[in-house]
Amino acid sequence: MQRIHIIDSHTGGEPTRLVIGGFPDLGPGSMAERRALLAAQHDPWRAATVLEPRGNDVIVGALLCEPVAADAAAGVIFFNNTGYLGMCGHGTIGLVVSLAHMGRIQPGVHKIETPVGTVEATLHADGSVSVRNVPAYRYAIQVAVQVPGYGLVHGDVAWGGNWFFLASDHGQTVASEQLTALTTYASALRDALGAQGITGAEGAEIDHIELFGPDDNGADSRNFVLCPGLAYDRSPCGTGTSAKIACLAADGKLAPGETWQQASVIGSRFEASYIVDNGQVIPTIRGRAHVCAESTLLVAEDDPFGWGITL
Ligand code: PYC
Repeated sequence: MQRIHIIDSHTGGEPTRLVIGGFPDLGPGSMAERRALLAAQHDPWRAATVLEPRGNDVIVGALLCEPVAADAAAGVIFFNNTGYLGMCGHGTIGLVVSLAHMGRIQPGVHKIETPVGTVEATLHADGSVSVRNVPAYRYAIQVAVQVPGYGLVHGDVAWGGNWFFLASDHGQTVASEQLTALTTYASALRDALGAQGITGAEGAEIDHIELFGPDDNGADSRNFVLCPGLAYDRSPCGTGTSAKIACLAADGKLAPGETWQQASVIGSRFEASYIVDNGQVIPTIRGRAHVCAESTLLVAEDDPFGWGITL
């Protein structure tokens, strides 16, 4: 019997399953090296943790790791139903709140190592968390994409710790009553990007799609974010909001230090801003997470779906 020790939290409705023990030892390498090792040699542990019957398509897993740098509070590798992420904004907020719940950190600033760089998380006295992300940038502006069955759409390609296509003239209503239509459209758009060879830098797959619309509760914008696979982000997506901030900065629509309120399709919110450091846009995302379970996952030898339903 294998045992995986976890703490579940959600950030604006988006779940994070923090693995605090039980995974194979990944050695002392960087988070990028450990992620590569996990993917190449131990992927069933990801599947057992986030796939059915114990998980679902929405859960983002976060493997807690010993950091490399002595001054870092933790290292983390994020994963989901389809594979591995670079950074994860909602997941970092969930990680910080879970570490506080475990008594491992106090309010203050904490460095967290991820596969795409070190981020700086601040646990505030009121329990909210801000994450100073890796540099974000717009890679391509107003790219035209022909979406079969829908027509032409334009959007920016941007990096916020993962790759995003941020669609503008999509014609969809970004509202919780439209989740099926939004998912079907965003999925067709992502397929069209692949078919038309539209990628991030160095041919990187654009695996997140972001649709924007107005928010009727006073936020600057409401988004629908399709994650890799077919699950949508219940939170406003920390890396997606970072990508948005990079595009707003590039368009001169948001000044350094100005605040951007990003609502999710279910109404949860992140507050975002940025600074410019050495010519790079460094976004900060602030939100809240809540711990909702402490548990041990059991993988029994005779369980036919013990390592997840991988159909
Ligand atoms: O908050 O960055 C994020 C995120 C990525 C995928 C799901 N959430």
